Amino acid sequence: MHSMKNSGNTGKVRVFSGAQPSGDMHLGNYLGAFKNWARLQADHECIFCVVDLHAITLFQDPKILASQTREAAAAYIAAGVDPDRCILFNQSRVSGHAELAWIFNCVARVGWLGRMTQFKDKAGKNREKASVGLYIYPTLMAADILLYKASRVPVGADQKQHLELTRDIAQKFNNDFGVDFFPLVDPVITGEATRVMSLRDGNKKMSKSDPSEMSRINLTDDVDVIARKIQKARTDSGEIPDNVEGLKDRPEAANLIAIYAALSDQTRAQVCEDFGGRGFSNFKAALTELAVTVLGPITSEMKRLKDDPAYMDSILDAGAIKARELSEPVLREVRQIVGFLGV
Ligand code: AQP
Repeated sequence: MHSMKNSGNTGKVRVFSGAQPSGDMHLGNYLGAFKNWARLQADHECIFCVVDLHAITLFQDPKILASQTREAAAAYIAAGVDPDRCILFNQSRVSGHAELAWIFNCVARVGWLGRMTQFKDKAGKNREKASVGLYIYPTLMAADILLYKASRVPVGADQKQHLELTRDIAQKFNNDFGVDFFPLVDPVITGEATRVMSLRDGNKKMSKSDPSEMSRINLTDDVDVIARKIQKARTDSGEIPDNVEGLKDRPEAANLIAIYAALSDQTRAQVCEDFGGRGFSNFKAALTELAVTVLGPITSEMKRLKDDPAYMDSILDAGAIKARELSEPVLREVRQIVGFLGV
């Protein structure tokens, strides 16, 4: 019987997550993902990956991909991920991700992928010209997680649909082959800012690929840049409401309150209570001070790590070795289940 147990030798539940080294990491990545990753380390077996195979679904300049990959890993560490307590590596180093993704391409259905809103958003009107990789991105994501039989996946709210697809793939694989092999993953989408929005448009996600630098706070931004971006953040003409209901249909106000709440580990209700009735200029000054206090140490740690590429490479080398060790037995069993010769 192929077992679904996924806690390795540690007895802890296994967690997997990653981010694409496709540009500067930003506040959305921090609040939606990295901050929760750091929290989960205490009582989970954690695997955190810089997903460079995902990054190339949109063209990446080969001259900078390696440094962006190191920088992404530096952002994880600066945000609190401890390479001594978890496995940290870059995806392309473990070829099992691509191999399992191929098998999942043959399990997933075209119709399932056609419903993915991230593909529609990223391909836009240029659907016919989008890479095939961008279309099948979610099957690679399913492989990333299931290659380690991880069952908890901390992500921002934008990844919920991809995780539902991961469950569908796991379930269909188990049904098709008559096994109880892959676990059904649980998304971990927590915090007060699971979907941080653009500072320029409260209806658009804060994103690395937004052409406007003013739309996001990068984890590499210095104090002056953070202050300028918050000061120029779009707001409406109202005041801060004294309860969360007052944020309804006010996407920009709701976004800034959620960011404040998440950065200060309070609820949005508490923030509304504290700032209710005040104007945005007053609130923005407080938000700037808070953002600088929380992000300042992250920025300086990232800079320190960025200046030490040899150290970053040693972390990623060691992580890749451990990731391969964990993934190989799973992959061997998958090959057997599928019926490949020569396993
Ligand atoms: N705006 C966001 N709010 C909350 N969480 C977010 N995440 C990304 N943006 C936000 C979470 O960060 C993790 C890593 O994301 P990713 O880099 O793999 O890809 P993405 O979601 O496509 O991020 P971007 O910034 O929008 O990148 P581009 O512009 O390159 O597509 C994920 O857990 C994600 O949920």
